[in-house]
Amino acid sequence: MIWPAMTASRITVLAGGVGGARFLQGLVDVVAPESVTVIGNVGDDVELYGLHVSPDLDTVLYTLTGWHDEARGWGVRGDTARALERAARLGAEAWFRLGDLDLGLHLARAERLGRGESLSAATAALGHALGLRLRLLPATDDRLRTMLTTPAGELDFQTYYVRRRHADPVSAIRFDGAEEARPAPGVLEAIAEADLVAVAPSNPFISIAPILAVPGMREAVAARRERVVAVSPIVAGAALRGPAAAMLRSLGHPVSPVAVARLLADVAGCLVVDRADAALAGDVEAADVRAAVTDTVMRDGRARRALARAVLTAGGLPA
Ligand code: FO1
Repeated sequence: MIWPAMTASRITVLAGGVGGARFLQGLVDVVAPESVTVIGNVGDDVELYGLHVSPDLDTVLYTLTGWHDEARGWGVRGDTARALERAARLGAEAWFRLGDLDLGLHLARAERLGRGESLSAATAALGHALGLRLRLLPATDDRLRTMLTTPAGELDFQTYYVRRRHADPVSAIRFDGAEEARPAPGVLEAIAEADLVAVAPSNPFISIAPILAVPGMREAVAARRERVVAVSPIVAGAALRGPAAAMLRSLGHPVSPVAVARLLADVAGCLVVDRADAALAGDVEAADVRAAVTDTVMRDGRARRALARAVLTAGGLPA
């Protein structure tokens, strides 16, 4: 008897920076990396010194190729900052800590963008050169920037996040350029053809919403809702990282996976919540989102693999 060839399930992941990258580390340990497509956030992108810096794409790139700084989550392990220190001594602004090796990546990207390559083509080339095995796509090749309204005025993302240490209460968020942006090549197909679409445990306002803000994206993910499994970045009334809890509060939501379920209810059929929030599963389901309860804190490789398996199971795939 001839058995049909086993085809690997195709998995598409919507991901922000550090939380997204850690989730992906677990995922590529339990499925073939070549079966994974990542749609990355570009709302955090920033032009510095004439260079295009794409922090969330780069965090995925470095983490999945082993160059990352595990403690910080972003940048290159062991990097130095001699170029930036020299720039600062020469009067340049230096609040965004670009390391020397990291700068090398930005120079290589700038060269490609400067000769007319798209961000997705440049990302693919940099990924290939670093040995990235999964497919990493920016949500869009067009300019899309997250802007936050605070008492200090409307701030671009990195001014809010790094320069002002996400200390300002946020009362509104918009995605500049979103209306004119188009999904990058391959993005809509990766959503339509996936056996599972996972939404990584990333901030719903500043990591996932900018991806869904690209025209056509929210509809494309909603059309696959029964195959979409999101992971709550909120555990036991707090965010695992960054300003998600403060943002939920200042934007008038409870700091709870229930708020995450409500925010994603049109696109995600299932939300994975932590055991610490098991008692909230009923409230998640009242938002018309199936709840799956497991350990979600990605403290080490074992925990990351277990979370990836739980997401596969919640999406009906073999784990
Ligand atoms: N985050 C910081 O908190 N301070 C920094 O100086 C900083 C520099 C930096 C350089 C390159 C890079 O790819 C990321 C960097 N990040 C820094 C992280 C980044 O701003 C945020 O983690 C993301 O944009 C939020 O997901």
